[in-house]
Amino acid sequence: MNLDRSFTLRLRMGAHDAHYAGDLVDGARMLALFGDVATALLIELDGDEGLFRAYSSVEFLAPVRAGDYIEAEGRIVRVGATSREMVFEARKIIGSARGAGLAASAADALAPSVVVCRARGTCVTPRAEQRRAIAASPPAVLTAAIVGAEVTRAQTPHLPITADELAIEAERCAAAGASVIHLHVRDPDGAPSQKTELFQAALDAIRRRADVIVQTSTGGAVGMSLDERAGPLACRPEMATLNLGTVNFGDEVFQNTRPEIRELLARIVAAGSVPELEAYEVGHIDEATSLVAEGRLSGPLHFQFVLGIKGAIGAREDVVRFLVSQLPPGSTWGVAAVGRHQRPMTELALRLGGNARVGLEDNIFLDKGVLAEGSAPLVARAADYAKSVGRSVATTAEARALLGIRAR
Ligand code: KMH
Ligand code: ZN
Repeated sequence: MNLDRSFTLRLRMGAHDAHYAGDLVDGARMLALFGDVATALLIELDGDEGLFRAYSSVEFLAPVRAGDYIEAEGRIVRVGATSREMVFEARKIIGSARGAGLAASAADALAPSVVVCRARGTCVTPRAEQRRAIAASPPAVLTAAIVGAEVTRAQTPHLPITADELAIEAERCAAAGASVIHLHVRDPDGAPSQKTELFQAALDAIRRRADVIVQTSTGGAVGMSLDERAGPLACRPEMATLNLGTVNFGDEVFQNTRPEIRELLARIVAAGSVPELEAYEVGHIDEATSLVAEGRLSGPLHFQFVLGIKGAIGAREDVVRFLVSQLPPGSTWGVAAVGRHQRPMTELALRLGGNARVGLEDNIFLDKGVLAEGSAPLVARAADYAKSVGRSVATTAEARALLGIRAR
């Protein structure tokens, strides 16, 4: 279920709403509107009107008068077993105009609107009254991209490099809620590599420590040949990435020509691996559809939207919503957003019913200026957020089922 819902009421404050001198409407009237908004949200979520328990904050920011039109909007931000936390905003969209020489009927359509009240509060729907299962949302599959090809030890000392370091990090991430490890490997000197032996060593070390789906990269690093990039497929990983098109990648070009995509896909299929489709642009979804039409790929498809790479599509809410709207039916999707976009895009994806990838490959910071001590704290935060909006976090077995990965 998509928890990212809002509900908006629009209505006119009449003379009967004016309570104080100067036709002023009392603040409690805004709270009454928020109560109705909250009730609508609870009905949509639970099939029950629920109850308002408490406001944790209320701010009155501008006067409301008879004749004003108010738009009151609310959104659910956190879902517990019975509690539903919401934020509210009331805006004046039309205001009666007062002043010397103006008719009593003078009014203005306000653009931009004026925020008159903001609030945050918690409602409760007792379990027995919850008629809809919020659990209809699939468990959230969290992927940890623990190393990547670009980040260096000079940028963060927390980057795992050796097979043992990768395995320890994978184990920490699994304990924090990751069911998929997106894996690159490095030479002992830290340079990115796609060598089969290095991947095999990392896979073996990870398997000894954790039951996770290992998704090996076939993207490697910019400039690698196709044969080089295909190196990890000799390990027959459960999953492997398939990059769906050529993009600018910062100041470089990440080349994925159409013949290369088809060749890599054929090798992924031959390895018995499930492809994760990396989309850096809208047209990459169309390319996946072409691969299905050509009989090279069969559904359900698993997309990862890689957002915020300089030179490719931006990490914005409207982008995510549009990409999701373009997916073939039955597809699963996740968001991997880089840098400071990782947290907000992860949270958006989890609210919208999607999956998320976090980790040092895409973002080395936990907060502004604070390095993440590995990828596990980023996974833990995503898992906490998923639960806060009523999603469970997929176990590895659940993730295998959701992604169509057969036990080996
Ligand atoms: N390192 C990037 C150039 C993938 O893993 O499939 C490509 C990448 C994508 O990381
Ligand atoms: Zn990667």
